[in-house]
Amino acid sequence: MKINEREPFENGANPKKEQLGKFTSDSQGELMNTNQGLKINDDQNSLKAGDRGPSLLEDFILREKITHFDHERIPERIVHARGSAAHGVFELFEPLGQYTKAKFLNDTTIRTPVFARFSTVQGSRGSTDMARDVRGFAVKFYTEEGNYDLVANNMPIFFIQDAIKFPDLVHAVKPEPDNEIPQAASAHDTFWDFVSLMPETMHNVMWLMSDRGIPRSYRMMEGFGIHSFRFINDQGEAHFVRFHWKPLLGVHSLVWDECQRIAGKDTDFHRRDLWEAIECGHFPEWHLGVQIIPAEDEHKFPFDLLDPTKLIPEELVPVRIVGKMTLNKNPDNFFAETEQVAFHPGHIVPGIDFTNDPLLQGRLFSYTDTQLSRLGGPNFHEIPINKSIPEVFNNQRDGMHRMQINKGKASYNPNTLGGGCPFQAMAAQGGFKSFEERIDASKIRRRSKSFFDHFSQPTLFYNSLTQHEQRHLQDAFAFELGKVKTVPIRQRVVNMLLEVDENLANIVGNKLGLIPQRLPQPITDSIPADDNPADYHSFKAELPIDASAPLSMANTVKDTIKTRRIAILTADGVNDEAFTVVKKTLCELDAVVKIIAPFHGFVKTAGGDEYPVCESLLTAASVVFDAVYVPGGGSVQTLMTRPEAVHFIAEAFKHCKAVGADSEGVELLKIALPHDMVPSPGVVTGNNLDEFIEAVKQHRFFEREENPVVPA
Ligand code: HDE
Repeated sequence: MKINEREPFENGANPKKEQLGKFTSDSQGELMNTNQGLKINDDQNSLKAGDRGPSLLEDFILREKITHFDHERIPERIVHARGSAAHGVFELFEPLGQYTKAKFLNDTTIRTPVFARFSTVQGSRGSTDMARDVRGFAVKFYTEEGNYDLVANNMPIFFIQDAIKFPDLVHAVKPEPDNEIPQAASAHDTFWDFVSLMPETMHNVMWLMSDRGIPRSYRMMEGFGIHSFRFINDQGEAHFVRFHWKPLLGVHSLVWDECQRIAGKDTDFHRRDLWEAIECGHFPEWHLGVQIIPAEDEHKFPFDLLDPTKLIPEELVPVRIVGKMTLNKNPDNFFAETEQVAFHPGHIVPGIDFTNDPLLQGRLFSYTDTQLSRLGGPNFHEIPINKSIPEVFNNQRDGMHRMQINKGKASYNPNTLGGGCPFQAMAAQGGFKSFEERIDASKIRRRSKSFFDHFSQPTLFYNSLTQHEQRHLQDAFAFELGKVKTVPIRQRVVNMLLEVDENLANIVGNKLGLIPQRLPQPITDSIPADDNPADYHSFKAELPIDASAPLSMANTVKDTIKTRRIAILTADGVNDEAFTVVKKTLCELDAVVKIIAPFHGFVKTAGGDEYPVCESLLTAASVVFDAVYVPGGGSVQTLMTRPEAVHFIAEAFKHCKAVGADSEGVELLKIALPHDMVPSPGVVTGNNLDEFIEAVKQHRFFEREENPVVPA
């Protein structure tokens, strides 16, 4: 059955939801039983020889329960262990038949179910969401032609060019092996040691040190498939394609000091943010974009399309928006879905194919391989969250945890005993045929010289950033390298920065007490034992543009306060009108408004109405909000005597957030902030709610950082 025959999803006809439903269990109103179906009478006491005697081995109920518990854990992912996921739907805007025959990219009436998982890379499963790190952005499309996985990151390039370096990269960035320190952080010697010897890492390192490494929300991140893939159309013609996800809420980040504080206040900040947005019906949305490059243009660029450390500037190849993903349902069970989902860039459908990007080629091996140990055998495709919509028929058999009961004698092909079934599918029937690419080459362990440009794009990225973005990046380098204990490692990185931008190298060097040194020898990557370093000279390609607007987050959309967390800081005696108008206005714009007061319970307005307090000053913190507003009334005097309330305002100001107050609430601002800052950009006073709303839309007022005045 075609998926679109069962739409819309809202009426419960989502084929993936139906499939998962068969495996979903709800114990409401049921009696408890053992795994063998035996009803349990006593789940409180083990079987003992006398009520003070030893437990008996005979107690199969105790044994079953404890044994299952003992084996509840599975190995966490070797990378991307910490993640959060949600179900959703992908809708296509325009048929892409000219480029690809993939059905879900051709029929605009098809609604494709998806499951998206976002993750950090370095930390373990229980680590903080607040790490400076790359974020994973993996989407499984349950298409009618099988599962298609777009296993992406929130940065458009990767650290290394060849899969053989991946274990080295991961060993370097993971906690150090002797003491398992630090958790969820790249700010340590082994990572920067590796970076300092591998110039190809520099482009991704620049992105990591930029604000992209500390997103405000998973819902406000871009996603990038990184590698060039191939689109194949009905005629067998190929185009190169790069995939992009663009969040409708815009791309926004936190500030580093804030991240470090949130890590203590709410270490699940991103997980909670995604969960709550979906629970509230504020469904996160992303446009899917593609950069399509005709096959004949493969060598037209001053970089190699197969090099995963290079992006294709949108000025050279525009991103064409072709569809939209909406995440509209949280998982029912974290382990069954988010933990057991198995992504793989090799899960493709007819119409999409690979290129020879050496990083992608290695990934094609790794993902199935890792699931074998993580999910305990070769049948992980049968786990409900991983099952494709089409039923699976092939001659693979047995193995750990096999669910499917295959009938018949023939589990081989060709056969006559099974009537030749299952049959191979012709291309016309949707059978996958690999793209035929002519390869005429020697078998050789070498990297193409077209991959030796390691600095032109880091420079392009740096030049594309605004002043405050550059400042954040400089500070991030100084912070991370400041945590590195081995001074020569710091020095090597600072030297390397000279190749990106002299000013950048000097600023970072200055913060570390180091003078960048230009080496007589050009920087080289780690080189094979027998090779001559002279053959590894990196070069800096001339790019046709000096800066690329989409690389700066300052150019993102800033037209909504939807889902922005706004604290209304108040206490008993608040003016009724001031309080209710601000609350109502912000809620109508879909902001997430929380009443913060000195104590839990209720806030009593001057007129005697009572409103439930969301959090007290003891549990709340400005860092988990995007903005704060103080309505007037007797409440303001109370807040002025509370240091936590003063700190709340000062800290929000320090992190460059919108701070608002009416003509009475402003008194609190005056004791929290320097006088000449009340009002100032983003500090909105008087009866200017519209102006406050405009300020929240702006996200942050980074100009405040130029003269830091609040020591909050
Ligand atoms: Fe992955 N990567 N990766 N990776 N990757 C994994 O697979 C690997 C790379 C990405 O939410 C692992 O199931 C190699 C690039 C995401 O479950 C593993 C190489 C990009 C996720 C693996 C790369 C990614 C993974 C660990 C270099 C962006 C999380 C657990 C050759 C385009 C998926 C697992 C999820 C996970 C291998 C590089 C994205 C070990 C060998 C480049 C989003 O198989």
